[in-house]
Amino acid sequence: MKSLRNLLPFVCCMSLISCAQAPDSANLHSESATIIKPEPRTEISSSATTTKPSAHIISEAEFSVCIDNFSAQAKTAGISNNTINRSLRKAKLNTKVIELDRKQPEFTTSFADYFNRRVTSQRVDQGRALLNKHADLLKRIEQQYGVPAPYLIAFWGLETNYGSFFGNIPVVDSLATLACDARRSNFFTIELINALRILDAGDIAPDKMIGSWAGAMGHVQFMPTSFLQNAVDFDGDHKRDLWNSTPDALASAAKFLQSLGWQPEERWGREVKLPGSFPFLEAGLKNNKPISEWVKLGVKRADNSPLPHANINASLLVPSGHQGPAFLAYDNFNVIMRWNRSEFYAIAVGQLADQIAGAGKLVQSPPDDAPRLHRDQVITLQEQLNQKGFNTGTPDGILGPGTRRAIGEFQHQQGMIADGFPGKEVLALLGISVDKH
Ligand SMILES: [Ca+2]
Repeated sequence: MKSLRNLLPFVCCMSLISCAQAPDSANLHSESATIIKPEPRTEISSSATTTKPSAHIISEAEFSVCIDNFSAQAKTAGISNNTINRSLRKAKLNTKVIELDRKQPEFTTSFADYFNRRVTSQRVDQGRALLNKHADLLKRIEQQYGVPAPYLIAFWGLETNYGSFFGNIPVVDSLATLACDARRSNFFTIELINALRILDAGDIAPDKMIGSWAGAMGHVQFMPTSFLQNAVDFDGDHKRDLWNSTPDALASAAKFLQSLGWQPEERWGREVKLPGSFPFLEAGLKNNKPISEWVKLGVKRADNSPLPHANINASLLVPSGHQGPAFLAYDNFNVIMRWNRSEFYAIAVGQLADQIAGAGKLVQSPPDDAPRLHRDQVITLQEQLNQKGFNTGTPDGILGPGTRRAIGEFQHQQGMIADGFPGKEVLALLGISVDKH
């Protein structure tokens, strides 16, 4: 979830469309004119999930005692009696929320599956229409916070499909339930108290404060702490209304991105083309180096033209292996990941923003026949690699950067293309059979 926690005016929009075709002029899509971010939804998130058979789910009686304790704590924190009595003391235990919090993805999700479900033609078209509709507003927001319009529209599209689903659980219910549950009590206690502060401030009526099962709220799905730190009243009605006010929601997203370190003159990154002999062990977010170094390794723009001369650093990502698209990720990519710690998410934001601004689809489509691995198979993969001396850390069933790095090193030892991608050949060598699902 986002502790985690999105135009240009029409004229500007038109210039964006042209700049998307010549993307390194000094504006939104330039690498650098002046030289110039649930818990993380991981790449493994998937439709199929399993619930850990752990732990006790609290009873109504235990919840009641817990609410008494939080009421005292809220009072100490300066929350008004009115808010405590009207909302916290009326909180309802929602065991479904606890079940959702404990569910773990059963199967890995491929980049192709993730990306193709989120960056759709319909979403791009709708984003372009909203870019136009809210052009004046978005221009003012960019002037104030330095975040170009297409990115704000892209976040909005990915978070709630432009406001079409906010979640429908009373936030105080979900946060009180999660704060009373032992698993992540400390985190959610802070979010609960901050939700009460929002109610105390009068930004939203208690019965209108709805959100996701984890307490993320409104058009851009802010958690209460992010709300308190970043929500702004941009339409001037003296309320920070992220549910009903598009100006408030988009300006708040921009302020949040600014606070996370958004670089106004830089792109997010870009799709690139790699030479046939590319040393894939250089890939990965942690390997950050100047664009000039990538040029020396033969990296070009996706259309095969040279990369620009820009004095900024970048990492190279191949989220579906050497047969899929490659991306250079710039500083703003890391900002997006502070909003949602997922490389897939950050690529989707960047690509959606580019396409909303007028760019075309990916030049290299991700292959859609990637093996779909069960969590247990990922654990076996990790154990096998650890046994062979390729450190994946403690096996956790998640195909994160450390595991991909270990796969790459194993591939290198085997004389294979070391792209860190668990393709069929790697799986066969490690004795993992992949069934068709
Ligand atoms: Ca407002």
